[in-house]
Amino acid sequence: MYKDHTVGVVIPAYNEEKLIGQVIETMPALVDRIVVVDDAGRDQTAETVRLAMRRHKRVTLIQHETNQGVGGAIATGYKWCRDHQIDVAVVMAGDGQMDPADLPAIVGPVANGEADYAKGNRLFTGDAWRIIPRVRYLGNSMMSLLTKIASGYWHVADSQSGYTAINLKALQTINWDTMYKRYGQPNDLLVRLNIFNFRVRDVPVKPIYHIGEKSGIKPLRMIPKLSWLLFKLFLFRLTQKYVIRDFHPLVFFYGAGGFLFPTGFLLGLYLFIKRIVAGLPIAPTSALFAVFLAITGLQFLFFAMWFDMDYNKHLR
Ligand SMILES: Nc1nc2c(ncn2[C@@H]2O[C@H](COP(=O)(O)OP(=O)(O)O)[C@@H](O)[C@H]2O)c(=O)[nH]1
Ligand SMILES: [Mg+2]
Repeated sequence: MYKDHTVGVVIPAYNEEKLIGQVIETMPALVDRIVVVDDAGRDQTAETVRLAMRRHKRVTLIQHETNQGVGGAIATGYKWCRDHQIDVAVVMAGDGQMDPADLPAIVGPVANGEADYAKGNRLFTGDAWRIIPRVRYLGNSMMSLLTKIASGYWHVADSQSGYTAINLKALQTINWDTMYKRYGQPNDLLVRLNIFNFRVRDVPVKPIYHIGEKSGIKPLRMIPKLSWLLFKLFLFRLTQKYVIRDFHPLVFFYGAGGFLFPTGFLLGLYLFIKRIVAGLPIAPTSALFAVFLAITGLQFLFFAMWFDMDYNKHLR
């Protein structure tokens, strides 16, 4: 219990026999229920959890028959919490990368009614650059920027953080069956939360690495996949939010900018190559036209972002 609110922790676990026991043992006392979702792994994760269940009454184990991915496991855990009327549902990884000491800080804003969803942000601490492996840090920064554009939560960073808390109202609103099933789940969820105007808050947490965890993420393969997902989510959100549920001319700004800027840029590039590389003459009016398209397009894009930011600024 956290100030009269029940707290459930969902733990997606895939081949985590080595670290899952430690995650359960170190779970703070304020947690009422621990739901481990074993995603059809090949090791002793489920057995380890069953062993822990003998000593800890608050632990529940759900086993998927086939592997669904981390997002699929989180959806299963969320549905369990929703059906058991848990006030605040937290997600923690099964590999011990989340500091249990940070739990009250994440639960707090949600339980107190200040936010509908709170998520850990590992980048606030000055040490982040030193602790987080470089490729991950840079990949994360890129994904965070794209997630700001896609989700409309411009104040949220470290979008890939899986340490989160959500309230019952949001648990009941979101359709968990259609949520993205793999590592893009946190990004997908942010976009969905924004469509329903839920308030999201970032909470500083401590990044933990090198404790024997083995990540399933290959950053270089993830980035193109996730960028494409974010692009689709962005279009989905604009349609849902600014065309169907409400209306805002920023969709025209995004549309015009999305067309004019790349057109001007490509035309400019073509003329540049023709003039500089091939050494052929080009008409000054053509060059001006390309610059005109690019600048106009860029302004449309920036204004669209500004409108979006303004529309969402109270959701924090
Ligand atoms: N249920 C389930 N959990 C997964 C799957 N892949 C990863 N996880 C869990 O998701 C959490 C984070 O995964 P990890 O690979 O460590 O990602 P990283 O820490 O962000 O690099 C861990 O608790 C994993 O056990 C999966 O396919 N199914
Ligand atoms: Mg991990």
